Amino acid sequence: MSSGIQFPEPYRDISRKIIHIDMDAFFSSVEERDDPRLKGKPVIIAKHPHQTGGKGIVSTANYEARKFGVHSAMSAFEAYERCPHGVFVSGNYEAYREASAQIRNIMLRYTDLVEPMSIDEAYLDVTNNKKNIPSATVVARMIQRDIWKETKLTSSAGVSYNKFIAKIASDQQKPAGLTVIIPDEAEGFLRQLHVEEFPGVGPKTAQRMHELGIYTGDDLYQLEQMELIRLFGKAGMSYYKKIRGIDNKPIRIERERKSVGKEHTYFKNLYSETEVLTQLQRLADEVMNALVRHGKKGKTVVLKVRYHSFETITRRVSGNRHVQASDDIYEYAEELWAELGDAEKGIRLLGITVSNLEEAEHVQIPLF
Ligand code: TTP
Ligand code: MG
Repeated sequence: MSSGIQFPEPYRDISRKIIHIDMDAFFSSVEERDDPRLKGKPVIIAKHPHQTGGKGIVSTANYEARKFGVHSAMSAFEAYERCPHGVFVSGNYEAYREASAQIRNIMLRYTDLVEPMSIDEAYLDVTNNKKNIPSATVVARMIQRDIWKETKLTSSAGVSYNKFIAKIASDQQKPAGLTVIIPDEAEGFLRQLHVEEFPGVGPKTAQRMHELGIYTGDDLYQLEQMELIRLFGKAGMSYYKKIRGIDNKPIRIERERKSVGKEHTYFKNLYSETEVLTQLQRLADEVMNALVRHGKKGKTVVLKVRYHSFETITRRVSGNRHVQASDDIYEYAEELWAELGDAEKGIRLLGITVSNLEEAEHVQIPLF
């Protein structure tokens, strides 16, 4: 149904050459490189659940272990159930940091426009690169080759005219893949994807879309702008543009993360102390996981509580040393909860953030 309201068609900038590089099974590839005994075995980066009493989260798993359904952010216990013969390795964070820095330096030889997204992934704008190479595909191949030569690690690259498409492209042919999407192919490429392959569409949004009968990019493409905004608010506007291959966001060199946090809204309010503490433990695990992923460390823990009444409170506490493990985060969060929490009022949302961040350069952070 036409709404009658007209929007100007958004502008599609196709003048840039963007590369997205993402390392393949990064933490486990570093481990396999450094310990040949791991070759050919399923490798899971997490402390063995027998050591931790079942706690802990998987940072990543190599492709062998993924065949058994093991993946990042899964509990180590579940990973063990799915792949009991897997080799559990509690990560060597310093080695990952070092490889990440090496990779960043390789990229900087080609362009200063490098935007790191996490410890193993970055966008590069190579429209005008330091080597004066006109083809972004050639640049991508050279960077992948340099990374291999200098770190003995494989990476996958996506090449296109914007960040959004380059990111999806880098995921298409892992490991050691290179996927190029030229402007003429972009719309066709995006329309045949499943919505869950779109960066920014998490499991919840994907489910919501499925309920609305939206399964593929093409289903999304058929919806009018007004309709998408009605269904998804501000994000709807972004879907409208993205499915048409429009994403004009520039590479941001100074992407300094100020904090890493997670929050959950509960479908049913929490009313018991035990439930709250269980959820805080889970959030602490997730936040620690995210800190590791971004190569960051921090000293301040912030707890956010939203009550049934929508009253929202945040409180922070700072230690004099960096949080080292999810238990440290949990302890701070529990302390804050004891001060300000009142489960009887009904908890709608809980969130934990770690701020006051620095690069986790010289510290060994145990991975749970
Ligand atoms: P990813 O690039 O998401 O995963 P990956 O490199 O292991 O595998 P892929 O080949 O699919 O890219 O994340 C990079 C690293 O960040 C990963 O090796 C471990 C860490 N990480 C976590 O610690 N927790 C997480 O939840 C995720 C997703 C990653
Ligand atoms: Mg990766």
